[in-house]
Amino acid sequence: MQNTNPALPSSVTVIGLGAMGATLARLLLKQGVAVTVWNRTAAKAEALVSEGATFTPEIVAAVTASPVIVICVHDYSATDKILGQPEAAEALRGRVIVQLTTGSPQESRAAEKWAQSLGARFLAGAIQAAPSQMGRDDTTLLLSGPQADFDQAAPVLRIFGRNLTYLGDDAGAAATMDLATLSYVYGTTLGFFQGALVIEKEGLSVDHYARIVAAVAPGFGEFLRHEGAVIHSGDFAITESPLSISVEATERIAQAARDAGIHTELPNLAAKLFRQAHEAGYSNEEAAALIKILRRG
Ligand code: FVH
Repeated sequence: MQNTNPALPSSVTVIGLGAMGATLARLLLKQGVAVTVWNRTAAKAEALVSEGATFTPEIVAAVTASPVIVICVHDYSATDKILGQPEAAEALRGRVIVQLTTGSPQESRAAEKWAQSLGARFLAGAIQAAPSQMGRDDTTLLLSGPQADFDQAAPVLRIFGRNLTYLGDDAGAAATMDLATLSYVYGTTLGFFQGALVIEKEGLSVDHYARIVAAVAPGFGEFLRHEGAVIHSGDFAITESPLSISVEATERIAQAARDAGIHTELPNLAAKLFRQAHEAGYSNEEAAALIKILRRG
């Protein structure tokens, strides 16, 4: 398919052909974008070449092939090993680097300064989806850096996912938001696995439990949006869920884990934090008041 969108660059280079990088290159190819790919292990480029990508083993050739360089590798250290070579760094001048590798806010800000010292532009990103979820209306990408660079890269980014969230000039903002969303993801993932223990112990179906969780997830998201608004406002008057309910619920879950002889660290931690909130006098406030305990560090 020929690229007919004038807003798209003449070509895009994708550096990194792991599970995510290969997906990004494939999405561009499907939109008719001319794609040059580079990967440390050349064999991973073979399938994409058969789908129309151009592969080069020379990183300088890969960088000079396109005005927009999308990089998606294991971490920023890998990025440095790839682009940090003097000849590669020199080739970046005048190009836009779209960094979709996971990193820390500090790494993103340092990378932006490095790119600017080379005369290149830098957009820091964080993908909030798995490879199989890319390219959809609800696929979320977080971006931060100069608005003009975001605007220029947006047509390419929209091919990766159409729920683009621009977080402003601070190059570290996307990584910060990524750390926060991953804190949520791993907290709920731990809770999900703890729930699977409960299900296994009682001989029920974990697959059925997982489908129930998937069905309640959207509503849970609405609840969290409300709790976030409560925290943002600073007004912890009860509006949805009194903290006292969570004090009793988490104690009940922890006691049930002890009675069942299953792993108790997570339930005990939850019960302990809500008990501390009760003892601090927050039981007659909204559940989100727990953050006042967490803020104590
Ligand atoms: N996969 C996912 O579900 C998540 C979704 C959210 C975003 N992440 C981040 O995306 C980055 C890449 O993740 P990935 O899943 O594509 O990772 P791998 O499949 O392990 O591929 C890693 C690529 O990185 C290359 N690489 C690693 N170390 C080096 C190095 N020292 N020098 C050059 N390249 C390196 C590796 O090359 P090779 O092993 O094929 O030669 C792959 O291309 C990541 O930040 C996720 O957090 C994915």
